[in-house]
Amino acid sequence: MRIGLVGKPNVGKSTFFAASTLIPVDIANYPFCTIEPNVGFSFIPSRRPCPCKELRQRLEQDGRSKLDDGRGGSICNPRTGSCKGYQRYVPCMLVDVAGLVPGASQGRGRGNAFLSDLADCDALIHVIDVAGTTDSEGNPTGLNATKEQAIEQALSEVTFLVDEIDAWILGLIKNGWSRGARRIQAEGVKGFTQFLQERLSGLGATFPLCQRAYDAFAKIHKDISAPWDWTDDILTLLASSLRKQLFPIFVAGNKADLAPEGVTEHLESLLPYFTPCSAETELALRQANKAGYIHYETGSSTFELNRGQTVSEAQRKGLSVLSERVIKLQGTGIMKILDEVLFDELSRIVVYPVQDENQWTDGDGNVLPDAFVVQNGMQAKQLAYKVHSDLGDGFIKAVDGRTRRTVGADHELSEGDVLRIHSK
Ligand SMILES: Nc1nc2c(ncn2[C@@H]2O[C@H](COP(=O)(O)OP(=O)(O)OP(=O)(O)O)[C@@H](O)[C@H]2O)c(=O)[nH]1
Ligand SMILES: [Mg+2]
Repeated sequence: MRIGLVGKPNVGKSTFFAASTLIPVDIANYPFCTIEPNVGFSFIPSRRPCPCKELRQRLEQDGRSKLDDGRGGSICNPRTGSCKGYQRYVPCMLVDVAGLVPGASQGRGRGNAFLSDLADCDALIHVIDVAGTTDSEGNPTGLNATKEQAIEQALSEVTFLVDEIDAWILGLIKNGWSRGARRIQAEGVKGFTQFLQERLSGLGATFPLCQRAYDAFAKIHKDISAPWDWTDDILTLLASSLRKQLFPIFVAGNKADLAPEGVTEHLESLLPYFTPCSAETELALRQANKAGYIHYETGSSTFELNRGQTVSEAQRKGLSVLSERVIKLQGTGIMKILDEVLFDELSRIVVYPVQDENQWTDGDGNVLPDAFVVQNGMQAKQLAYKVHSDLGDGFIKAVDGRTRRTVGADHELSEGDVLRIHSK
């Protein structure tokens, strides 16, 4: 699972990245602070309790009580992420890329390297500035934007990004277009879909993905008799259909803490996938939590001061500003958007492959070491391939860790499944 953070320069992409991964990266109030992409994992709370809760209950019923090692009862040993009070945190890879400026598809800014930075992203979070603090190139405006100005600018950022990515994809498919058009004539839609996949394979496009994009395009543009006559407008429709399949885009309305009254509510009513955010607030809270000054659960709209920690007057003031902000915004929005993108929009589920279906352990006795974030409806054999290609190649059967029932290669997985895979 990989999500790209995109947008014009200086909107807070790196701040969003740092707040969600706690990886220190360069953040600054000027454009193009980031050039080379930052890549790292964010750990997102799974929606269901970790299966180690059931395991503990089962062990206790059998009279084998487990000690609490200070993790609120959790008894699993996550290889990545963590688990406390049966709240499992699952990995999601984030990529924070350079800012995108108008004309980028013609080589401005980071140019073509930008698209390859996004290759293999399952979705994009488009970080926009809802406070109107920056111009279209990301330069600080120093203006106190009005509500209307901030809304207008935010909406233009949204259209700019999709237009720019569409222009990019258009450029890729126009390169060799006459060959593509001939393939429609010679091999029909299948040959053409193959052409699209070849052109976009660098972005992680698969044949079924291109097929879905083509089908959606063919619904709008019904006449495919003479593709060599297609104008740029028609090709842009195709590019845009490919973009929707390649990169579903969700908007993070960042700097919500500075936005004029009513801006985020208005944008929420206009844009289908919009979440107000304050990456800066999330970063400050996560850092204060890490330093032990406060207790803050990411995603929450409050935090508590840790008693026994002495704070300076300046720190006390800072924390009180953060407290007001997080209450007013009802949370920083960072975990909210990641959770919604992952579990609602992209329909991902969390499953737990193990090597022992009774103890729910791997070969070394680690309890529920892996939590995989996979597509809802993924089949047992596909999961085997995710774990290791050898496991997929030699797949024999799988065993459901709860029911102990044997299931076949095409068994569809559900949220929270614990699965043992048998392989040659
Ligand atoms: N008020 C406020 N400021 C923010 C927020 N998020 C980021 N900033 C500030 O915005 C400026 C730009 O942040 P970056 O994270 O470097 O922005 P970027 O989008 O990565 O910028 P480039 O790498 O140049 O494209 C910094 O001064 C941040 O402190 C926020 O939620 N609220
Ligand atoms: Mg940056």
